[in-house]
Amino acid sequence: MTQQTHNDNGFEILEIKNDSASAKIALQGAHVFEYTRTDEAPLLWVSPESFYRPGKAIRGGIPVCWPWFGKNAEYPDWPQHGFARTSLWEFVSVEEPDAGTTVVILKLPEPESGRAFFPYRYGLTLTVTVSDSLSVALTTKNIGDKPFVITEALHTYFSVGSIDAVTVHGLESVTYADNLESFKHKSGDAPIVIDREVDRVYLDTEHACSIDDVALNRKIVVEKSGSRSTVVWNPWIDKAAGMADFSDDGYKTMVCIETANALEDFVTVPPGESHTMTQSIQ
Ligand code: TA6
Repeated sequence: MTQQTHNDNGFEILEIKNDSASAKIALQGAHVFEYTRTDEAPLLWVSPESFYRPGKAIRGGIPVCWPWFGKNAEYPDWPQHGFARTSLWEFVSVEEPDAGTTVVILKLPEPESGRAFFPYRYGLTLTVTVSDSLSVALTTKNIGDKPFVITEALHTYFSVGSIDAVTVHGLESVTYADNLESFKHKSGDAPIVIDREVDRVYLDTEHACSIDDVALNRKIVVEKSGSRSTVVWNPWIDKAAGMADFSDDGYKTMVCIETANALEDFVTVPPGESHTMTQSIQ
């Protein structure tokens, strides 16, 4: 079952429910902000202080960062993480191949505003498959006559029982750029423990990751394709307190594992070709 609702701010939301799970997707940003398997705790984290209003990305779920990740290298005062996550997407189709699977396709119309930031002809679609796993595929198509370069991320906020009992596996021995030290390159060597602010872009890796969440007695496995970067982020105490839409103690129950193509892992899309980045969560 899929139904379209909206909140008092007129925020359009798709609500999905099937035998396997329930999910919610905001049309702004094609933003998946809820995914809960039947009889289990939610897998995605959303801040209780999140704004659900036009022009501001929901704080949590899976923000779509596109056509750049982080600050725009040439124009640092342009919107952080691009314009896709604050633009209104269109609901294209929904299919239910079986009682436990719902596939929703959304597309980003070429907004006039976006043209100022990204003067190219593109098609951008997000395919969300809700079943006993959650799969999100972001496809960029170059429908113009000149190549363009993008960076991108499915900036996924995962819900954990208690951050001090979490370890992230799969990125051992992968080089990362540390955003806390001007993207200085370092090498990971052990499973990641989050006991301070962590803001790392792991580079040139296609590895799957897993989040071992002892408190909730579960392991979340994050697989990916079409992605060479994995971003790991937790704002910790000060940064969490500094964000109006991020609950002050929210850092204790979330970690971002972001399937991305960031920094030197940028993607060039030639005319007439397309590129798909997929994140699958189970
Ligand atoms: O993915 C990590 C990061 O780039 C952090 O540096 C922090 O800025 C985070 O994204 C959240 O960004 P936002 O613009 O959503 O507040």
